[in-house]
Amino acid sequence: GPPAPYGALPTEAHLQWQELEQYVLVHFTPTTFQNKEWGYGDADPKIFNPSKFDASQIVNAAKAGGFKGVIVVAKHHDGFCLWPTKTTDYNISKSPFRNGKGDMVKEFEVAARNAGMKFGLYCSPWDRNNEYYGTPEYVTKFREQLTELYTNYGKLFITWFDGANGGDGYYGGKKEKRNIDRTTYYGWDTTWGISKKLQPGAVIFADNGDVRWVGNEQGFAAETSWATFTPEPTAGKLVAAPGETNSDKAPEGTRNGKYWKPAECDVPLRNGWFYHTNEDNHVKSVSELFEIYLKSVGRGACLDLGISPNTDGLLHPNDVKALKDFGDFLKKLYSDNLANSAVIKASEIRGDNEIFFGTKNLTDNDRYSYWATNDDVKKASLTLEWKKEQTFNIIRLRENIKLGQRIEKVEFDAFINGKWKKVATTTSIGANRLVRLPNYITTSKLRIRIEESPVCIALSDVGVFKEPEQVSLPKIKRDK
Ligand code: OTN
Repeated sequence: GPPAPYGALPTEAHLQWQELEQYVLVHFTPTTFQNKEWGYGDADPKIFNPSKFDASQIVNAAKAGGFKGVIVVAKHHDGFCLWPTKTTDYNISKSPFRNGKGDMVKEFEVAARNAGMKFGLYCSPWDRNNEYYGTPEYVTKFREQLTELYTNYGKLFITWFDGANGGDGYYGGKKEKRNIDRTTYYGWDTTWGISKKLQPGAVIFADNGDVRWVGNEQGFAAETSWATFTPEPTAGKLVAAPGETNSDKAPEGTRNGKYWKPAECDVPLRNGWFYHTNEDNHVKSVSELFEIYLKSVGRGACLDLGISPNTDGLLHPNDVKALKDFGDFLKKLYSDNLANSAVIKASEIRGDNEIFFGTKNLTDNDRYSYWATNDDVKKASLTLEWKKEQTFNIIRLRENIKLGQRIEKVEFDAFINGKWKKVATTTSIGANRLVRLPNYITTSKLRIRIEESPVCIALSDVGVFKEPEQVSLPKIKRDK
């Protein structure tokens, strides 16, 4: 039979989320028109007048970048609701947008569905406009907002809860701080219960949600990154809550952690989350985006890229171009999986059962069919052999994560000048691992040695690719 699962396991919602790999997060509120990052909640709704707004221009630009989902910030810290909510007057119906008859969340949803993309929603717990913020009444209103959002916009793949959720505001026209205890104020279990009940297929993003924050906004997981995590409260707190969790440990996660809580790497395409004219020339390049991709998607996380429409309600041409260039690059990179033309031999196959556990399962594009070894075999190797020499620099491995995250160390050898030569070593595999060799290698044989695993092996994918043109990654090393 199949190997026993190991450790904490993903839910069905986790699996669906994992397969997206990359999606975008759209920040667009009156804050855009104030040229700020964190609005105070003091903007007159009349300034929200994106006369050329076109959700499909924004969504299709993301799609061209290879992104498979769209999360809309339906309400940011400034408290302005992009949908005609019943919970507060501070919403889109008081703006000139579509003469006060508009629902921008709906327009984004329709555009995403038309583009064949998944849809998700962010609603800020912190609200710098709501007069009730800091009292129990606000929490009731916040929950009503979530109920509206999770009821009227179809099936969501993610509900997103920001840990930036306390501090001052501009309540009733006066700047004021309302002290709250972020671990208890929002009643997270009940609040998240709304997502669980109304959107059972969605994962909850939060430091200690179904999907964890990776701990930085640079888009990097650690070189060794586990999908399991054991959240702990920050010093002096009793419960781990958004913004009050050991997110310093989040880049690595926890080996054999209590929960399946894979990382999401959020990072804006520009410097900040909102559009600023003076950043038009600070849009990330293909090489920067590829570095981020390798350190997020390539380390088993999902990449959540922030995109920001301008005051016209459109993505700037520089952003559109950056996304398209990146998407074209990925398409070329993945256009030819050299593993498909290799003969793949394994040092052993579980129960000699070629059909269930053989190497054919490694190249069938199914994340849950797999090559496996017998229960007591924790070290094993695969050899890929081609009729002719091949040139490549990227190797992809995936485990069947329905059986947990198992592998801890893998080494790679290439057959060069009549000898095996070690070309790379890697650690955690999980849902996806991209190993990028510093230079192209040319060889007719590649050996993959699984050197450390606490249990038998259940590998679902081997991919071998050649970067279209070798990208020179940014020189500065910003992660560990
Ligand atoms: O000042 N901040 O609140 C801040 C600065 C830099 C990076 C993150 C934050 S807040 C942080 O945001 C995350 C999403 O990017 C998560 O929501 C965390 O819970 C939150 O603490």
